[in-house]
Amino acid sequence: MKNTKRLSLHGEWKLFGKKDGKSIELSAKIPGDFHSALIENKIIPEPFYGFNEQNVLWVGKSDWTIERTFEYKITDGTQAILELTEADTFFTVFINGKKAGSGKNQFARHRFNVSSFLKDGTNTIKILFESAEKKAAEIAETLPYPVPYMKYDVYSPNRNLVRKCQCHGGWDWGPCLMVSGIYGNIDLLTVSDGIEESFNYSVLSCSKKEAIIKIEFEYNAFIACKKDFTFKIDDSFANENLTENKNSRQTANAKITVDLQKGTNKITAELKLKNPVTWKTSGELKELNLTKNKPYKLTVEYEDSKTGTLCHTKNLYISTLKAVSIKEDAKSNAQSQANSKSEANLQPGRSLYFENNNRRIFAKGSNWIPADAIPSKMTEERYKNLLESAVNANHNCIRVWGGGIYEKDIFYELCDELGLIVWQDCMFACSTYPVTDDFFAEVTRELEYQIPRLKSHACIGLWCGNNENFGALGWFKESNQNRDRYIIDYDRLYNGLIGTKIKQLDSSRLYWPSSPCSGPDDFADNWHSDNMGDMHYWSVWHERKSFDAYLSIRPRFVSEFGYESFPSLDCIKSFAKESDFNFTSPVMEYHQRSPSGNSIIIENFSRYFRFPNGFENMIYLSQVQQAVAIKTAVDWWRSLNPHCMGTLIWQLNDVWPGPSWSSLEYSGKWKLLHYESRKFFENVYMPLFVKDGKLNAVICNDTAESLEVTAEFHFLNFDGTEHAKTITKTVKTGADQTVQFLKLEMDLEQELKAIDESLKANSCSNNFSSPDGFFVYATMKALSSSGKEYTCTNTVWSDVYKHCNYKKATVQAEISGKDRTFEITLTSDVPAFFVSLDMNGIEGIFSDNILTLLPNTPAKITFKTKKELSPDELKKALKIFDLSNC
Ligand code: BMA
Repeated sequence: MKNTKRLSLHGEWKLFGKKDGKSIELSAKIPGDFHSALIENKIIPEPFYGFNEQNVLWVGKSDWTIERTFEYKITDGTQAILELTEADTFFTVFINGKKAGSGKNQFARHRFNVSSFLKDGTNTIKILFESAEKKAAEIAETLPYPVPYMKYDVYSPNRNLVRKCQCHGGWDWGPCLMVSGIYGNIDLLTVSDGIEESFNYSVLSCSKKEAIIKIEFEYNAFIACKKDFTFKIDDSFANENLTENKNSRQTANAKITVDLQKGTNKITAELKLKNPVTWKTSGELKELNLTKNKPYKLTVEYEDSKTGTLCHTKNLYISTLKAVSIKEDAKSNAQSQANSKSEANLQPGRSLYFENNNRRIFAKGSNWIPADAIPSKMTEERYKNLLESAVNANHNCIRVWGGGIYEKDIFYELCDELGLIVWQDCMFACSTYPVTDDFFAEVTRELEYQIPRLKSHACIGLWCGNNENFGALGWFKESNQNRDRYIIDYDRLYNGLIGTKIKQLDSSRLYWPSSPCSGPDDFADNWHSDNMGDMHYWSVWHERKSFDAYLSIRPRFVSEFGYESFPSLDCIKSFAKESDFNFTSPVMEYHQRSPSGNSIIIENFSRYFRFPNGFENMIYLSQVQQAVAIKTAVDWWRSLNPHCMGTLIWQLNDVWPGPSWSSLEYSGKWKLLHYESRKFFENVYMPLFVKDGKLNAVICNDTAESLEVTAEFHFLNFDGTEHAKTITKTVKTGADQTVQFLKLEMDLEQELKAIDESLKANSCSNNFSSPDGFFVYATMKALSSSGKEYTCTNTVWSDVYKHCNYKKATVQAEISGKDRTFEITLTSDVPAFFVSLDMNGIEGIFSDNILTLLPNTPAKITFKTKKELSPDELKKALKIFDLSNC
């Protein structure tokens, strides 16, 4: 049995274009982008190196043509459909010299009936791609009034007028390459009776005993006819590794006979599954000691009069995931306060949270931008590596941000498997957008393809209309002067068109009009209001507020907050020469796309830390600083559960090498923030923070079991001696509960009081002469009702780092192990902070890489490498960093 007959046109094509007025011809791999072909054929340099981006801007301003031949045999009674996905952006197809179709939307699927253009034997296909930048300029000329957009350091004008990945036109973390090509598929489909449009399912209901699955199959019939469709659900795969309902499950099937009308027919069936195994988020999988969700298989089978039996199989997960947003009055909020032991909020507001398997899930994760600025480099391996890194660091949620792409199938397949909840934006970001008929027609086309393509994925948590476009109305002169016009356009696009369409295509999920927003039909400013819906909190980075500002808000769900750092030396070497290893060198400033980004990082060194020595220490400290900033926010926001139900860091990954807010470098290497997030996103975690002069400890229990917790708080001087008596506290938490259990004046003694006063008086002034200060090192042990043990440690200082009299540490590392797994034992003579190792180009992941080391207390960590190595090779490569030596 086979799927629709496809002739793949993937492979080598010829690429034609012009450089400096002269015609060029080269070979290009399709699927692929033309920049990659030009790089491979040495027509252009590697765009990410130095200032090369400037030397390749012409590529995006030029037209390109690809061409190849293929053999075809016409079969009577069949039709040939040319199908393209991710064709970017303005293209015209010619088959054997005749125009056979055209498109202008990277996000739509294009299908052209090309039967009449084909002949038996050798055929030629040629596709002309016209510069999207040129086309956008032409469209701009036709608009009745300006449609403004955010401009970045290097940018392509009018990118908002074309349905193309918006960050191709440059962003505040990436280059402007205006790539083009075909990144999805280009196939010739041979069909006779009709063609499949979409195939998906939704879970109508699910209890322990039974799940009801609704299957939807859209079939475009070329003629009216009668057909049998058989739908089957097979559980053999999902049955492996089962921990629940073992051996008690069933397959299900249904055969339906349909009188098909000419045109699109929707065939639906309902199947019941006994004892369903439900889809789990990554946190739930971890609780069960599982690493992956295993799918059921859903199959449709039907006869085609020419090609025989056709069948299509896809993964099926029984997901109960949903996003919930409820407008609360003071009464309901008081109830949630009464039920919770955390610092919930009593003011009326609007919640936003995910629920799965009848449990509220605190969303812990980050924002996803495209995997690369050059589409050909978005390999499956890169996707796997990035998403597995997210889950390895205890992320359970990822937001596909609206300035990128509706992601590739592999992305959602991996999220399904790994249990990552996807917050899915529609692809509109940081701009106003046109409301012309033509633009609306393209948006409709893309949604009609994308929503059915994605909606069966268990991981999709919600649909969101755009990124920051409501806030963007306040960014531009035009929209500020004529707000009525732009707000009406905004409402037409995101509520009138997109909202309506999405509700029609997938009524099972929440449509959230924008990120951030206060909720449907609420046009309040959500940049600075923390009680409604989701929030983007950028005051610490873009407004340069102190890290304490994170503690001044009580958000419901933070879908963006970020702090920049520099990537490792390995990464910097990939775009800069050694002579450029200075943060204010032209190349280092060029790769920084956030206005004044480098100076914000450097300024904050002097706010919190003593100034680092040399380039590598600056890199290290920038990563410590980023980890500290984000941890400050997460420790507090997790403590507000259930008032706050989500923290998504901006941003997970990078599209090119450079400084940015990412926690993973361009190569996928973990920055210190990523290691820190592995700790602060743990299912069982103890936030520890100083707020309003008080030391706070909280237990976050994101597991389904109750816990008995014992925590010790050691008050230590910087030479390692006791500063004040250790406090031991025990506390119980229920399942999925967050409990505030320690609130202690930091001015434990008179002396500490004095520190506090002088601190207030002197704020962060550099003239401040500080007493020695001290630090709190807390350890937590929790035992669950079924006997599982959880531990964590956390450290806070009595003052900003630079004021404290920390001692110069000698940190040593012993390495043992072989092949790809090594154990490293770290020791220090005095307390050492933010201890971190770098293996100088050797790829691998540490079990922890941002540690507090106490004297006489060795810490053991592991390092898993990609390649087989000896401990000696590692010893040679090893560099050790800590706060006192930087
Ligand atoms: C956000 C995002 C991005 C941007 C980031 C950093 O708000 O939506 O557009 O890259 O901030 O400035």
